[in-house]
Amino acid sequence: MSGSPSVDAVVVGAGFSGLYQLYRFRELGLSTRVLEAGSGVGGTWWWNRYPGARCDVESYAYSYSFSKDLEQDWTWSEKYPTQPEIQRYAQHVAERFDLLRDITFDTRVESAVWSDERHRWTVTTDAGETVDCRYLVFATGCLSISKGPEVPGVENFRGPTYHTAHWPEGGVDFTGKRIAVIGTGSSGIQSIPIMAAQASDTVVFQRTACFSMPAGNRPLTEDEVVEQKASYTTFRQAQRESGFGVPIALPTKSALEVSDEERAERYEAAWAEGNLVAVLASYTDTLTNRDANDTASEFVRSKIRETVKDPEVAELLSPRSFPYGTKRPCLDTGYYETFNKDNVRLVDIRRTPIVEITRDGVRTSDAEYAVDAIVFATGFDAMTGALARVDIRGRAGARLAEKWNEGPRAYLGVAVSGFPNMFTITGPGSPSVMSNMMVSIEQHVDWVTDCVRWTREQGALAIEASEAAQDDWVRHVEEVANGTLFPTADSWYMGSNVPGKPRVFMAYLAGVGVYRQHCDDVARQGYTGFTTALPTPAS
Ligand code: NA7
Repeated sequence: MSGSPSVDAVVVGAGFSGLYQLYRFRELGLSTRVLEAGSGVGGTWWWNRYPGARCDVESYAYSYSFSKDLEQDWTWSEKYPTQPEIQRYAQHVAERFDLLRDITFDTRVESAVWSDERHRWTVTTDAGETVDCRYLVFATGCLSISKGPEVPGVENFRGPTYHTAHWPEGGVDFTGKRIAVIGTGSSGIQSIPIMAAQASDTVVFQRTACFSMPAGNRPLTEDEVVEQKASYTTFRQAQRESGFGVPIALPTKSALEVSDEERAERYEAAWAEGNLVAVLASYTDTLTNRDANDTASEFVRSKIRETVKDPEVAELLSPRSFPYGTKRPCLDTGYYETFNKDNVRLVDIRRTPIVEITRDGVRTSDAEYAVDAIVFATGFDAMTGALARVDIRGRAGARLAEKWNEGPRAYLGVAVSGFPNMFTITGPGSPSVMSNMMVSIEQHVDWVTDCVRWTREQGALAIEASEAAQDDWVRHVEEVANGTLFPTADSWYMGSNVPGKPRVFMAYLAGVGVYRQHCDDVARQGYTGFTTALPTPAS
């Protein structure tokens, strides 16, 4: 397109995917431009600055593996890293590898249009700039488009409102304030204890109780840091071959074949680990057999009852509507204990739904709660939200949003039929949110980089997933999911948290090790399931 800046590749997003993709494309010799809506690097970690925001994968596991020097030079301070520390890490990586000069901040991509004639994409931003490129990588993250509470009247509220997913940079002081918090997923569970410690009154509006366990967070000792740094090589290999991207001893028994005593002992030990997957991974069938799952669910509920003094509140906080693990479990620091405070109330909005936000607060079907501030911890339009918001048009002008009307369809979760030279890092149909994102991000970026290298070596102008390969993959992803309890839950994995979103399980559940094998096989066999476009005299 004449007049538009032209580069080999545009990467959308400067989170951990975008940063690493820029690094790898540069190695390949591609001129690359990264366009980022935020004012700094870090992606989801740039925006999610709510009090208590913390990763619930351990710090040394939630870090890049591509640079041995980086691994050795960077020292994590806590078992679970806080948002500010992760943000500093992202900034350090960007500076260390001189990435910032190719990133344009405060710029949102609005559209991307493929030209069948030129085999190139034209990307348009909200600043009205167009950029012309051969390859287009969406590194837009799985949890980057927030969603609200879907109740009328927010604009009538006279106090401030906040969303956990885009918290003010300077923080918020709730000292002496009466606050309402809507939403009890990870963000609510992490932030409520801290906000409630400041506020004079806290009212928590809960639609679905979540399973949470104590994180057992603590500073890392010097010895631990030394040991972690010494073991990175073997640890990384184990991560890549694991199920969730977090090495863990694999169970060998069914939860139903052991005695009650043995099971209780095992769950207690897993609980004490303060690890997101420890209870889930105690037995082979927790996520596939409802009776087996019930034993884990009931164990966590017993912990809630032990902690929460008021039996009615404990029961309200006890999930009953879905099997343990089929909605994202949480790690917390003092969440259930918070409900023992006199100035913290829990409102069950399944029983008494929120009717509206009023001038003074939140009105449910049976009461009005006057507050000074409202916090929406209502989550995200996950997995597809960021892609659906860009007007992406592929071959013959086909729109991605329309093609995905009935649910996302992608080959290996990384490429979409009809959208040549376009890649989605940790896209729907890949392990993505069912894994340690760092492991999945690096694997996807490495694979995309190799795919682009191969395409260029073939002298091809474009590479595209075939419809047949995509259909097979989508079917396979669905079959794997249907062999588990996941589709039985209303979760954001299923799109159920967003009104009108198709109900489809969006992640690949066979594990990052198995998935990597699939991707490597496709590459080794000459990118089976892909077609290439070779130059013609007119190209
Ligand atoms: P989540 O986990 O999606 O949690 C959002 C919470 O907000 C959850 O309790 C929702 O209830 C609730 N919610 C959502 N919409 C509404 C409306 N309209 N009314 C009332 N309550 C609502 O998002 P988070 O930000 O906490 O965490 C996202 C991920 O980040 C997390 O899973 C980790 O991977 C890290 P619901 O359960 O939908 O009934």
